Amino acid sequence: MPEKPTLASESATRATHALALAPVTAPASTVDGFVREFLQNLNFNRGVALSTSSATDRYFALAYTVRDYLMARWLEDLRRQREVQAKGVAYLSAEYLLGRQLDNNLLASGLTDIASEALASCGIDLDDLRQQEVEPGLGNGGLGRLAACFIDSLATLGVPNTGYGIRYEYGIFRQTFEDGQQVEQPDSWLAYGSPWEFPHPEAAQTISFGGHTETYDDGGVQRSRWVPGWNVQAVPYNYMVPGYQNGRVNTLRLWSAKATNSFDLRVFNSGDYEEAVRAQTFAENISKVLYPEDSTPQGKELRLQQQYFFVAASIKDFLDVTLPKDFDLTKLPDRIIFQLNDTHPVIAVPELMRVLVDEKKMEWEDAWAITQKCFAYTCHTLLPEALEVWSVDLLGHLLPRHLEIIYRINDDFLDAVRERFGDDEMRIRDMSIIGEHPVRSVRMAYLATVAGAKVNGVAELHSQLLREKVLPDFDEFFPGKFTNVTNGVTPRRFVRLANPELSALITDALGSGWVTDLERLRELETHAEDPEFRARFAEVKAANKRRLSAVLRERDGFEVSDGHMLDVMVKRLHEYKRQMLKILHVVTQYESVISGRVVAADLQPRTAIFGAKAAPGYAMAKNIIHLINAVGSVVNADTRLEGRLKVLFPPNYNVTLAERVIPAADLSEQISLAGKEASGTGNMKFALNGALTIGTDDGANVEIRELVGDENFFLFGMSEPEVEALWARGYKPAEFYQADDNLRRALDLIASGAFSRGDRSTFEPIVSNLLYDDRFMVLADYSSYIAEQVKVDAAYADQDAWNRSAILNVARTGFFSSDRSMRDYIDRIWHTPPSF
Ligand code: 26W
Repeated sequence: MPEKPTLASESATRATHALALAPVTAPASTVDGFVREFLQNLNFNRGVALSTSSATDRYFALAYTVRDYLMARWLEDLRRQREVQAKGVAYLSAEYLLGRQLDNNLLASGLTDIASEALASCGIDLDDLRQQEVEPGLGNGGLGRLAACFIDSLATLGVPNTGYGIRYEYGIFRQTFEDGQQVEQPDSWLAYGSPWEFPHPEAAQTISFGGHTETYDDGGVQRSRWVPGWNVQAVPYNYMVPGYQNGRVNTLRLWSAKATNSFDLRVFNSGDYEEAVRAQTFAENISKVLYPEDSTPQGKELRLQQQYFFVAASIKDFLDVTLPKDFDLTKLPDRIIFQLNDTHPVIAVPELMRVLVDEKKMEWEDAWAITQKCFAYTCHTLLPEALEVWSVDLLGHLLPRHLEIIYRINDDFLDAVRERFGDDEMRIRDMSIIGEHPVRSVRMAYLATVAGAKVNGVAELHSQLLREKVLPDFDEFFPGKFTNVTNGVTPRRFVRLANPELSALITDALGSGWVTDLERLRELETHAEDPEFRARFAEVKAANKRRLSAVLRERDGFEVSDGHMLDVMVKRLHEYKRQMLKILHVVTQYESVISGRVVAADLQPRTAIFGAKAAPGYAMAKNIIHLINAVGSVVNADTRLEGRLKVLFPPNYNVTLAERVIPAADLSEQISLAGKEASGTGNMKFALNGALTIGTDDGANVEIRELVGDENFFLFGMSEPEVEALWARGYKPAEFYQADDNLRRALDLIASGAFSRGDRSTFEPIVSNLLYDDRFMVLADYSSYIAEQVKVDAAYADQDAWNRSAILNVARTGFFSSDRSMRDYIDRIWHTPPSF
């Protein structure tokens, strides 16, 4: 049993020294104070002198110093949370795409200028140390980044929150291109260790797997118990989550797997060295690597082990460590809400039931009543293939007691359904948590919906489609359970830090309150009418383009051409996101010039910038990446374009690159097939940084367009109902190919091998898929897209009008702050007002 911190550990009660009794205080927030702390860490923590220190030493010493300034707040916050026992949020997420920490922690502690001056006085450039930081890529894309934005906002709002997740030893793979094709490299982000984590092996939890269940007589009461087959240790690593200059620091607790008895000396001495450490490697595999899929579950047992591992450790940690010893568990819903970030942590539901019924010996009905109030579920997708299902064989093998509990939950649920709807076997079959086809499986989204107090989608349209199309029976059966909370992004990282020039312009006009009250941006509307302000805005965008150009030159040897519209599409590579539509636009423009039908000089100079990782097992996505790079190398080298059309595809798109690309963008590509993108969050980041959006009415694009105004948004393509109607009529993509000359020429050029050294087979899978399948209707939306891009070119020619529209985009998208999202979760789902 891990060491349980008491309110005042014994030693504290015996302390006499004034310092030991004094509250923890932060070092002096002065340049001298910072220099002293920095050198202290460099010399005594890193064990080097300034003169012999490496850049890594100096970076770590800086990180330790910033930590020291935040530590007092963190410890005080933990003490207050233990004292006040206010209701908090436990955010359960298999992914956190945190990005670099240094700048955010400097900003949150208000130390950026002091640190910069202090380091300069030691002959050190803060920017050099920034480059040393490896970003923790513990997520795939939208879902992981959203979790990171949310915990930032909860700390800034002063809501007690612990983020729980997995400390993957290897995060999302590093992407390189070889001959234009994606190659995955392991992400050894911990090679030098991380200065931002606090390991607590003494607080490790024992997590069990496998084995069998048995029933036994417990003083006349029949009870069940789990007899596990093997177990591992879950070691917690704590990370600070500082609020923005509000003295608050919440905790992100990521679990790392370690073998219970890491080394079997007896076996070792018998000479079987392999066997002696097998348990260790086996155990540590659990938190070894992030699964790089972001929409198609592979159903691998290790993935389920990961999910149960961090969920069980988190629930044990909260019940046995955070809660006071004698806490009355019937009051649990007044003390905590476990938010399920998609279905990945939903095994938490049967785990809490197991603990309450089997270990705390609670009556099933009482335990279920508590459990239903303690969980809420956020769904982040609309793709049926992204909804996780686990075969009962696999789940029963790994977690036999949990399967029994799920069966019981399902039986009680179906009884209630029969109660309500009578013996409608088809409905029973459709609503059962246990699906029979193709194999008997647990439908995790159904379990989450039955158990959750609330179920929400992540944008208005998404939540509507969830209720009407994905889970209609459940919406009917659980009136009031379904709600919506539109996503948001943290303005600290994605405006204040990523775009310091725009931030200065806004603060100059409005004061600095907008950083924690983003709706204040609305006051910029009047400034949009001021030509002088527009000119300064234009200078800010130009400066951000120059900065991006310097970054891409140094990072990838790319040149960003002056005077080009930067047309940016950065997100995971997935067919529903339709990077194919963007590359077809480029090919259409290219073909129009090389065929002589358009004069290059008439083209609006434009650079299409792509950023996208494909799941390693997703062949079509990897082929599309190859095509984008192939088109890019041909177009960029073709002098007939006179340099007026460029394609850049910097590899390894991640949070750090996003922070450079987004502020420099003119045009934001949000072109998914309507009804497929749950929300999108990149779309929000672009609008807040003064890019105009070309997009479909999908996900949060709808809400962006409603807020910025139709005249400040380039809408194209079918709406979701139109997509459904075309599908119902029977969609024949080849008809669109036949009917549209531009489309035919563009597809024929790709098919001809023009971008693959004459080899027609290279991209044939893409072309034939579009002509005979085209599940995401690229061909159907092509002509509308191309027509809207012509309007974009025309609009961009009037830079002053464009800048006015861009400023209005900034002014009217304050709604998309993750602070607002958190306030919505608090009002509609959590009821955890900021405390103390
Ligand atoms: C098990 C495989 C797997 C892994 C991740 C399936 C599904 C996921 C995520 C739910 C995919 C994801 O990141 N979804 C994105 O979530 C964002 C945050 O809500 C939304 O803005 C995006 O629209 C949605 O695609």
